[in-house]
Amino acid sequence: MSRTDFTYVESVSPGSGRRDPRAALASDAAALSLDGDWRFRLAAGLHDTAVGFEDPAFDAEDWDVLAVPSMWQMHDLDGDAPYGRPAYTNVVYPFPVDPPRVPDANPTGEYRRAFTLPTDWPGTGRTVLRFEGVDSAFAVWVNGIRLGDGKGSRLPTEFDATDHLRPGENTVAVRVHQWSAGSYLEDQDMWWLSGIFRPVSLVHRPEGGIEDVFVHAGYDHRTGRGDLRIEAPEGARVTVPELGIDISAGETVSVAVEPWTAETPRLYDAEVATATERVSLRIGFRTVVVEDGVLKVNGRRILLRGVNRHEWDPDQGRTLSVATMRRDLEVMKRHNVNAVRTSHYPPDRRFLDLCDEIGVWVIDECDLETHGFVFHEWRNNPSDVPMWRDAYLDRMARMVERDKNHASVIMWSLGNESHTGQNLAAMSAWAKERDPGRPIHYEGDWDSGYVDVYSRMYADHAETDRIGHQTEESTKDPALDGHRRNLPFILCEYAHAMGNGPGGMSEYQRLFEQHQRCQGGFIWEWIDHGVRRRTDDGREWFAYGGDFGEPLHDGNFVIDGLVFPDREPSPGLIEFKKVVEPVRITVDPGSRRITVENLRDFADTGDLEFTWAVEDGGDVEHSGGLDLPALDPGNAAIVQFPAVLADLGEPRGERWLTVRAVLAKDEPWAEAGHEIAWGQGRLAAAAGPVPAGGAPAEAADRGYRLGNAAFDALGRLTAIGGLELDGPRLDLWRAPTDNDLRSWHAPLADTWKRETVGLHRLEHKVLGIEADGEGLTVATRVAAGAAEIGMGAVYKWRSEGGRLWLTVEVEPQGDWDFPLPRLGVRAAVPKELDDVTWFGGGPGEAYADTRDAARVGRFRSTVAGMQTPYVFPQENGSRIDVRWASLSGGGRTLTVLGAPHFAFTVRPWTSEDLAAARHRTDLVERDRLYLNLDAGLQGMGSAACGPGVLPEHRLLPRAAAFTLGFEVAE
Ligand code: IPT
Repeated sequence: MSRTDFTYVESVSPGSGRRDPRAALASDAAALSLDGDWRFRLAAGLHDTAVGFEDPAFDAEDWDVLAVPSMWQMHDLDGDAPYGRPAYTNVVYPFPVDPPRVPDANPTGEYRRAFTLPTDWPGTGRTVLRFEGVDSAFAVWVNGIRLGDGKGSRLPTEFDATDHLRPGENTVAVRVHQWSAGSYLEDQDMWWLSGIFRPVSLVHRPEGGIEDVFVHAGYDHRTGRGDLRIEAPEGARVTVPELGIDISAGETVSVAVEPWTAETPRLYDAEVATATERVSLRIGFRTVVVEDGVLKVNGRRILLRGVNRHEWDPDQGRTLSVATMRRDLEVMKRHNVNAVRTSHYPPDRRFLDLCDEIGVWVIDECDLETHGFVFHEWRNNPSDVPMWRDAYLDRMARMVERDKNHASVIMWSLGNESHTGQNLAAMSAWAKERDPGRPIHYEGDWDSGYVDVYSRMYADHAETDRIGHQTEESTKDPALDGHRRNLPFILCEYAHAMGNGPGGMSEYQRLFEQHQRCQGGFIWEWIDHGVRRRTDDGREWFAYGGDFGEPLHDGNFVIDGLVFPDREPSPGLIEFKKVVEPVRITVDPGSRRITVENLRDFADTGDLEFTWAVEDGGDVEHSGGLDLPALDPGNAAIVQFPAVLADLGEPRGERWLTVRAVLAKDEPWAEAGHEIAWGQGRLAAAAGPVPAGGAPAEAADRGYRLGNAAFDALGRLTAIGGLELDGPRLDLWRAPTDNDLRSWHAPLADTWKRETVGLHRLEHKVLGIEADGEGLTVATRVAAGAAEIGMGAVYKWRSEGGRLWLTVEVEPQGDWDFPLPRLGVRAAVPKELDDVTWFGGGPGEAYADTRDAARVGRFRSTVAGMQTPYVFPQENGSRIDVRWASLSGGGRTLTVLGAPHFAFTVRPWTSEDLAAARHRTDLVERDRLYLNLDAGLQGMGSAACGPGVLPEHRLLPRAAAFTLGFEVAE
């Protein structure tokens, strides 16, 4: 047997022997799925491959069996990981940067399977072997004959197998290389994973069939008519029964239609047919233009409430089931997401079918990123090196051709983070020529010479505002300035959802609503790419960079989604849902009016039902429906409070009116009753508890007594009403969040942990204790070893009946020139107080700049239920604006009262435990609960990648006092 020719692996050529790219079509032509079990062997490199493995006679009986589609590194990771392990890098290439060469250590999967051509497989026409996605380069044989090779991991490749197939049994063999020249173009921020990871099939191409179809279905908003023209082989008939359309391919027809939008995803079933093939299409009529500096669909400005979506499954990697794709879209729609950027490669084609059907705007992004060249001043960056031009154009063509018939796809994106260059310009020029119906997006060229929208990532609020005013900095090329300044603007990435946060989303949303030009953006990113693992004793955890022993990795930077790896919404998604709600409800107790604004771009509010409820102290006292006419997009209605609210009598607690907009009927993505938006107004305040004193404090054995409370010799509360505790002490520390730990400037956590600051190792020094007729006063100074700065903290204890009051007065001493993580007290309380009820903000966690989704009410949870399971443990779970909170268990209840409000967390571990943990499973419950009662917390911001906390949400040290009450009931 001859030596195999491996030159294609390091060739910049996109492939050989491939068929021309064409649309993904649902055809009635014969097809045979080749998914399932394949024989598989993993070679260490090209030198180690099985010579002659493609020969039908080759004996692979002792090879392993591997599922296609799958990614070979995702197998048996809790066992012996037979095919290597995932590796994560964000920007750096994990191999020497020496394009187009790749390492000798090049894991190479050899796949083989036999299949039987069905007896009724047509004897005429062509038969094509179709790969939907193979990472990263591969060569293909049928019955020992080489068909060709390909690259472009997340793009389809077809080979003509006709001449080499025979009736009965056939053998297909595929050799897949982890590294190839193509890897230089695939440096996306994600796990490096390999294999035949999307479906494989054999498809028949009948003679006189429909090779390709290009649907042009525009909508004229002035006339309400749709224009339909379908490019298809000559002689093909196009029918759209619902519209009475029966035309020839190439012919244009104009009919009255309902347009497609993300809000009203109206599709029409159509068919293109020749004598030998029928193709089914789902057509959406819509027109996308950039006009007067605004991106418009069907004549209207749209606002993108988007997310960046990587394909991720915690068990399968980038192999996704249709159910998982649908789940993504359902969860998105339930949380008011209306747009997806397919960062940073075209998704499984079935995902786009679902986008058309369920309704989201899509920026379809090409499989291209060369980010690692940034570390080498972009020298040799393929984007500007002529030899890579074919590879770039090939990738663009394969995306555009495959996806061109999707109504949901409103823009083509050239790729991500590939700097600038002639090859990008060529991609853009080609796509504009091929498909004038879609604007071009690319973020990496701020001069914006070859794009139709100005796109940026992580621009802060101030810059976004300048861009909105068209007063942004000039382009590098002055000639392009006028062009760019008149483009619509989007943030293709903003609000980095890593860990707790992102903060500051509502401030962005205001800018998007204020400036015509700012048309929204896409949160980075949709999902945490955690790899599901189990401990030996069966507890689930999620792995991130470094957990597989990679020598080069970017840690948990891959854990930055709005949903956890198991697709459960994180608080960030709940907050986003509120921030971008498409209907804004304002309840104004002053004028006794409710304002409802329809912030949608196309749909009226006819699909919604409005309800109201009045709660007294958290109990629903009255409720009803609100009669509203269906509001057109952009319109508002103002209605008076329901008449029954005129006289509600004396409130029994704080009284709130909540108005909700819910789905009136089932939608494909949520059931009737699903909440879309809400608004609240306070109708009556409650007379809050008034801190008071009475009982005198007195010395008791080795300590002090005050009412029903006992204190130790250092003035620390040790018991109240017989409930033992480790009394509240000043706490300024929190387990740093990802946004505290990282920054493009100086991470806050570095400052907090600086040798001469040391907020994580504070010591408490008692300066004096006074027990007198008023109560107990304990003066302290709180500071860390090596620190000169300190915080004066005076605890004033007062007792009134069974109620103990604490006022803490703090006074920064020295030069505190940074915001504090938190300002409050921490106590340890008995473990059995596990049942938590509070009145205040809820139900979820909320911080200064992530608090829109917190509504006021009475909520109940457990200690376990109050922990947010961030994959990388950090500060979490704080409830905001709390009036009172009770912890109950073992027949006792400890109640904390605010005067007026506080924030609280309760955990079975300490902040120090949280900060030390690398994964959730590192957290071990202690024998007590740790209760933080805070006057304030620093906001979250988005500094892990982007702007930090806005000034108004920073917790700057200053003299302050706060008061809390404590009560114990049996
Ligand atoms: C930006 C990337 O486009 C995205 O893929 C992801 O890595 C994100 O950052 C961070 O999670 S690039 C960055 C230099 C702004």
